[in-house]
Amino acid sequence: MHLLKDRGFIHRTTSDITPRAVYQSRREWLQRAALGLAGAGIGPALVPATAWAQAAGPGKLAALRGARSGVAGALVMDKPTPYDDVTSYNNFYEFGTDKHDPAQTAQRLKPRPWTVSIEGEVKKPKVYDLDELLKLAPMEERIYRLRCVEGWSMVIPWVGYSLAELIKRVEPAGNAKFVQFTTLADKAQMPGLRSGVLDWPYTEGLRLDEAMHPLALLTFGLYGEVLPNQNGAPVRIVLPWKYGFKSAKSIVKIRFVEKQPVSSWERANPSEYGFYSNVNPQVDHPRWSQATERRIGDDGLFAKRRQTLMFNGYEAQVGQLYAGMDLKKQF
Ligand SMILES: Nc1nc2c(c(=O)[nH]1)N[C@H]1C(S)=C(S)[C@@H](COP(=O)(O)O)O[C@H]1N2
Ligand SMILES: [Mo]
Repeated sequence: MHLLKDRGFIHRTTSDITPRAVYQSRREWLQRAALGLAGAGIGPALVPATAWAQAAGPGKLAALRGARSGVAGALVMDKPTPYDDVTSYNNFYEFGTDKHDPAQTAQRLKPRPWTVSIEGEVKKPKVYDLDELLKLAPMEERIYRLRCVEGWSMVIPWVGYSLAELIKRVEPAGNAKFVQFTTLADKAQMPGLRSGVLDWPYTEGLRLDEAMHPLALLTFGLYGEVLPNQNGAPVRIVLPWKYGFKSAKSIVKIRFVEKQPVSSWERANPSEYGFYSNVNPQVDHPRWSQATERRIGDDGLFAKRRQTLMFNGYEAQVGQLYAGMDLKKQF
C-alpha cells in the first residue's frame, strides 16, 4: 500500500454481471427489509447450521435466502459492487501486489483441508477443522461497505457469522485483552511471499471488545457462494468500520494475548498505519486525504468521489468502543 499508488485510473469498468439468481435473492431480501419484514420474524430466520455449508451450486443461495440476524448495520442499502469487480480487483499481497494478480495467482491456494488454531489466553484452546467452523453458528448475509486505506471502496454481500460466536465458545481468560490473527504463509501456494513487501505471515490484531462486536464477521462466503480464493478463502474476518487491511484473509491462527500485538502494516510503516485504523475522514494518511473515496463500479474516469463516513458509516454501532480516545493520536 505504501509502495503502490491506487491505480484506479486504469481500472476496467465492468457491466453489472451479478448473476441473476443472486440479484433476485438480494432484491427480495432488500424489499423485505424495506417493508420491515426482515426483522419481524416472518419467513426463514438464520440459516440452519449446516445448510449453507453443505449445499452446492445454486442451492447455496437458496439456503441463504432471507438469512439475517437483525444486527444493526448489517444491511447497507447502497448498490452492491458487481461480483466481477469484487473478485478481480483485490489486495492480497501474498499473491502479488497488482490488483489483478490475486484473481489469477490465488488459484494455487488450496482452501481444503484447512484448520484454524485457537491459542493463547483461552480456557478452551482448540484446532478447529474448517468443517467444524462452518457448522458452529448459523450463516447469514451481511451487506457491508469496505473502505480501503488507499481511498477506494466497495459494497459486498458477505456470508458468515459474528466472530463473537467463536470467541464465546473458546472462553477467553481474564487476562486476554487482544486478539491476533495470522494468515497462511506458504511459499508453495503463495508466489507473493518471495517479495519483501511485508514481513510474512500477514498478521492483524484487535482489542478483545472490538473482536466481540457483533459487526465483526467471521466470513466464509460472498454473493451467496463460498469465498473465492482471492477474497481470502476459506475463512477471513471482515471489520466494516476499519480500513480494509485489518480484515485479514485466509486465517490459520487466532491468538488471544495480553499485550497489544503489532500488525504487519504497522510494523512496515508505523507512522502511516496505526493499530486501530478506524475509517476516519478527519485523519488523513500522511500522503493523501481520507476525506473522500472512489466507489469501485461507479462510472470509471469521470465518477464523482464520495464523502468518506466516520467509522465508514458504522458510528452508531461502534462509536462507543472509542469513547474518550483521541482518534488523531490513536489512529
Ligand atoms: N492476508 C492478507 N489479508 C488481506 C490483505 C493482504 O494483502 N493479505 N489485504 C487487505 C486489504 S489492503 C484489503 S483492502 C482487503 C481486500 O479484500 P478483498 O480483496 O476481499 O476486497 O483485504 C485485506 N486483507
Ligand atoms: Mo486495503
